[in-house]
Amino acid sequence: MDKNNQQQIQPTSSSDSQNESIPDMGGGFPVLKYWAENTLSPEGFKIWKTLFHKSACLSCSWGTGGQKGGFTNEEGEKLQRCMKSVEAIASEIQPAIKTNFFEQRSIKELQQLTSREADRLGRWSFPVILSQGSSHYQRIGWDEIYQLAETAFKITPERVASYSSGRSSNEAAFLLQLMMRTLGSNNLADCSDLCHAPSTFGLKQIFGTGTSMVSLKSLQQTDCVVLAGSNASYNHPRLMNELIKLRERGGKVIVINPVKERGLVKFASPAFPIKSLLTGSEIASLYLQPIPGSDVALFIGIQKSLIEHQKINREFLQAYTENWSEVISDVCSISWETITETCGISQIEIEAAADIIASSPKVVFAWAMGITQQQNGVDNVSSIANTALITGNVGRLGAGLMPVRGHSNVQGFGSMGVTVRLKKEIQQSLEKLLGRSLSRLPGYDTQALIEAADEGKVDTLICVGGNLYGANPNSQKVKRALGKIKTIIYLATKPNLGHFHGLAQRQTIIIPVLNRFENPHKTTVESGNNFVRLNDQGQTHLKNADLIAEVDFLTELAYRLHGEHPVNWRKLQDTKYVRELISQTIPGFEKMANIDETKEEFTIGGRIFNQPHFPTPSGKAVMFVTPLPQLTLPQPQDFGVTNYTRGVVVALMTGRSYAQHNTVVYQVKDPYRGMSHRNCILMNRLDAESVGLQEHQRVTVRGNASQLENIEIIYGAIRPGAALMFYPEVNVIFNPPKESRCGTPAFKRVPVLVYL
Ligand SMILES: Nc1nc2c(c(=O)[nH]1)N[C@H]1C(S)=C(S)[C@@H](COP(=O)(O)OP(=O)(O)OC[C@H]3O[C@@H](n4cnc5c(=O)[nH]c(N)nc54)[C@H](O)[C@@H]3O)O[C@H]1N2
Ligand SMILES: Nc1nc2c(c(=O)[nH]1)N[C@H]1C(S)=C(S)[C@@H](COP(=O)(O)OP(=O)(O)OC[C@H]3O[C@@H](n4cnc5c(=O)[nH]c(N)nc54)[C@H](O)[C@@H]3O)O[C@H]1N2
Ligand code: SF4
Ligand SMILES: [Mo]
Repeated sequence: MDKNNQQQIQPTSSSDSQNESIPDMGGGFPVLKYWAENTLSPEGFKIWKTLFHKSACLSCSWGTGGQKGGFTNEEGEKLQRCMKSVEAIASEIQPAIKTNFFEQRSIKELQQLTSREADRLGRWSFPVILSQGSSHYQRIGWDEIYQLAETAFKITPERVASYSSGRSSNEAAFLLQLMMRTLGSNNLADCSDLCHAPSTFGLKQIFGTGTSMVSLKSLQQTDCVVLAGSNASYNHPRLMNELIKLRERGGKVIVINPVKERGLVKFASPAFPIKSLLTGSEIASLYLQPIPGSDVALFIGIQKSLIEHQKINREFLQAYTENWSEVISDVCSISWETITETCGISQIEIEAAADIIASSPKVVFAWAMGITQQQNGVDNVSSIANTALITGNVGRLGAGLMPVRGHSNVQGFGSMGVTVRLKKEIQQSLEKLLGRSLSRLPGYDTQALIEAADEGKVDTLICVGGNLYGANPNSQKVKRALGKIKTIIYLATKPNLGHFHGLAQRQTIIIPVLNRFENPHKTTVESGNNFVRLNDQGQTHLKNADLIAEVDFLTELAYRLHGEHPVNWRKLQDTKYVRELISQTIPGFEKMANIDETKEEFTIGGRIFNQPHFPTPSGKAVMFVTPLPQLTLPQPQDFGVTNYTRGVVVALMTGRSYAQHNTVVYQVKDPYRGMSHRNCILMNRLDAESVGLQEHQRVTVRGNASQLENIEIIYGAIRPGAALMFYPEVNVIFNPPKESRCGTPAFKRVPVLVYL
């Protein structure tokens, strides 16, 4: 094994940057300051109005708002809005891009913008087109758009594809997939391919269902949360409230993360002004910092300790699981030495984690991108599920598995059938609805779409939100691949780098759309914990703008492509009818049919398990043996440098800074990690010093695709051998391996050379 992986020294806060301006806990007064600055600003009225609008928070999948009011969660608890919500709203209520803007700015100039600058241009407010040979985006009328779109879609269905991002509504998602499948195309790539696909895939093969099995109510009854590969303090701030309450009632939190994230050590929540905001609340009872990509080994270690101390629940395994004895014998056959060497955590610490899990009556296992964005993401998920199953922590209130999802409606997109792995039941209902069979050709997921485009196999692409260019690794290749597609249609609220770099060969069209709180009709979304919220209709602040609702655009396009039979597309412009179709075709959504009248938001049927009976053929959970990952790092010379180059190879984790939403950067600095701008690499002091580098020095970071120069080293509480940088900027330097079963890129273990 490589020397970088073998180092066993546990980072301590003393290896942190000495920068004294770093807050010593997550959340806290910087958050309140942000609230105050924004809500008291000239735009403050609009922000408050939107916060009180009866619609779900735009930002993350934790979910809040809807019919109970903007600040209320599904359990009726108040003050459930975080600063990220304000950040997202502030960006949406920007003024419109001026009508003469594109006359003054060429595409070349627009390509010089940073992510933040692109977002700051304002809201898309009229449709534009960039045609082959032209240097500027130009305004275009709706008739021409529909004519171009109709021609672009009326081709061999396999050459048509879509990509979507999880911010749009269930109604738009359902219509998108219905239009594509009616056409005969299964090419429904989605941002979840880059995100939680391994969770969905892994959970499905074990439990027959691919989503969280824990409701908020259930989480509130747990005694212990194991939080692996998630920085909830940045990305799901309201989950932090649950962890604070858990610690207060005497429960435990085990955090597994190569980075000691300040907010996961201590968090000051504005929701508890007296007991938490001033002094902060302890979050982690135990903080383990494994080698990136090694979580399977750590969970096998926990299982081994539980087996050795006879703390496994054999009755549960026998009654409710399959393959458990294979899993146990596999765990027993792996030595402690192999386990500790692979994950870089000592046996004592692993035993401590096992002890907490064994002594907690009810445990919830939660995870996010540190677990899924790995070459062995599905095994990671299986190893977490195995740990839960051998302790009987599945299928009862207060216990279970809880993937912490990404976008605010990413799970809804999956439920609505926007996926390359369509459920059999949905396929059958759709076939009944359309009166014919659907194509059986496997569709392109996101990475497959890029490959197919690069091979010249895609002519038309429709993107419902998102930033396909910015979200994918190997930016140069993505740009080249998209450039081979003849027509790309982007439906978007705000400009992003994809609109300026992800350009099609013949024509790139941008359709400006209304967002969740502006739509002229009601819509719905689904949270990561399976709760469906109803969004009231609203109005846009953009005056004289030429925007369209996503549902209106999709239904009109579908009408022009497919006519009125067997689906009356124009009738579906009234979203009530879309909800009727959803209730008929999507399992668990029966209550959707009457939601307009009842206003009753609901938890989707068949998802939350308070009994250990699962929708698998045998009714039992099917356990899988989880192979240990092989985690070697290349040598510096493998990056094509000379033997004299002063550099160190590290496993780079790429992810989110404090104030960005995916590819959209809101603020450049990440104060809680001491990273004052975007061109920083967070490293352990020992790695830098091992090759004579120092903090604040400017270095080159090279991956297997290209390199970034002038990157500032920042020391942090990150384990030796690991480093962290921000996407989307870093996506230019690497071409990562993919999860073999669901195509998710290994964004969290990118070998890079850091050198002078
Ligand atoms: N404010 C805000 N909220 C968001 C988003 C946003 O960009 N901004 N994005 C939304 C979306 S789409 C998503 S998917 C989620 C993302 O939410 P998260 O998954 O929390 O976000 P990331 O920053 O990608 O990475 C999470 C953590 O994984 C850790 N990690 C990296 N590698 C490993 C590993 O090998 N093992 C373990 N155990 N940990 C590891 C990193 O140190 C980091 O703390 O957030 C959603 N919510
Ligand atoms: N290196 C690296 N790369 C990653 C990740 C990582 O951790 N590391 N994470 C991956 C993950 S988890 C994800 S989910 C992807 C994110 O990938 P995407 O979902 O593709 O990207 P976003 O940046 O969320 O897309 C933002 C854009 O969506 C549009 N938008 C916002 N709201 C709406 C709406 O209501 N309707 C429409 N039509 N458009 C809207 C706006 O134009 C905005 O600019 O990135 C992935 N890429
Ligand atoms: S935790 Fe997520 S859903 Fe809740 S208010 Fe914050 S961003 Fe919105
Ligand atoms: Mo995501």
